[in-house]
Amino acid sequence: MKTVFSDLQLAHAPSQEISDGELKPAVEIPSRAEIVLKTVKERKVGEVLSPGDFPIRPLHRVHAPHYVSFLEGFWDRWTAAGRENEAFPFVWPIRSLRQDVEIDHIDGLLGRYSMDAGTPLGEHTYKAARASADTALTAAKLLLDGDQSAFALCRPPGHHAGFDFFGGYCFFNNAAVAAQYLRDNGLNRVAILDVDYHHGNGTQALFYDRPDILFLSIHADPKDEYPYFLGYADETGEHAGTGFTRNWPLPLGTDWEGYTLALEEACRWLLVYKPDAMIVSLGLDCFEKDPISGFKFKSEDYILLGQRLAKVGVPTLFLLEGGYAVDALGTNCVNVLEGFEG
Ligand code: OKP
Ligand code: ZN
Repeated sequence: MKTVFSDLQLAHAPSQEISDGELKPAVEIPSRAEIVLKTVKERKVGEVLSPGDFPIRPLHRVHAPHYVSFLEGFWDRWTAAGRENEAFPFVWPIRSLRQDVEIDHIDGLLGRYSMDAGTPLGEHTYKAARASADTALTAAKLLLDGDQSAFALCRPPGHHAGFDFFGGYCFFNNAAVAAQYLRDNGLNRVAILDVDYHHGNGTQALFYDRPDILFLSIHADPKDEYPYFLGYADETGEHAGTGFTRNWPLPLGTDWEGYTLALEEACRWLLVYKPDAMIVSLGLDCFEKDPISGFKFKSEDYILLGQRLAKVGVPTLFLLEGGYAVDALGTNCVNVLEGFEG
């Protein structure tokens, strides 16, 4: 299986994040990608390619052009306002505040275009996020050109990012961009299986009313975990997309055995849907030692996950999402890829 990776992705290097009422060291850091790349090479998963340069159009198929422009111009405006540190939003247009006024102030814009205060924006964030989306697109193109599987070593991750907002360490929704690209280039049905510990609210929302992109997600129950406001079992799609979203919220403490029931159900949906390709939003934060998560996967369980996904039997694009136990991240990730390849 080929891996796609760009070192431009390492330029997004947040130092701190806001969580649990504190400024803490950031967990979504460049070494995550570095250790995965190192392990891909050591364990000889396959060739490592650099992404091609894609035009802005595939991004605009998923994200609002004004949102993309906001991210692109952000650092210049931020520094012009006299700010020098990485940025955090702190005010949002919540219920009873106006959604209809045009916002010009940089702090207003940060709130307008974000979902949380835990996602720092820095000087190189846009460049890295673009490279991450290009990584996903290049891997998608490998599938279109006939590869049966590919690995997009994406960073920053994407599944929390929506049509016009960033959050959850995510800026562009790499999985959604890849899925739409596959649709725009001849595939009729695409499935996204999100196995990150956190619900992929951005991906779900982007395709909620569409039957051509199936969204399946297994994750920590949002009543106990981020993102809190989406990812419940009664969310199953709307309009033409009714029945084409499925969520399996699981309790804190879930181990591989508890997970497999949901995974089997998800695989059954995939069998019925018969996608032309499957995108796996591959978060590795169900791991027992993950510093921000509460599931109990062991490293060996990731081999079983890869093996199970291979049995679905469709062209598969693996795309890195979360996973913050850096020391084990390469092992866990390559375990999935090797398990898949058999
Ligand atoms: C991104 B991805 C923990 C705060 C967690 C946000 C988590 C984002 C996860 N106290 N903050 O889905 O791995
Ligand atoms: Zn996650």
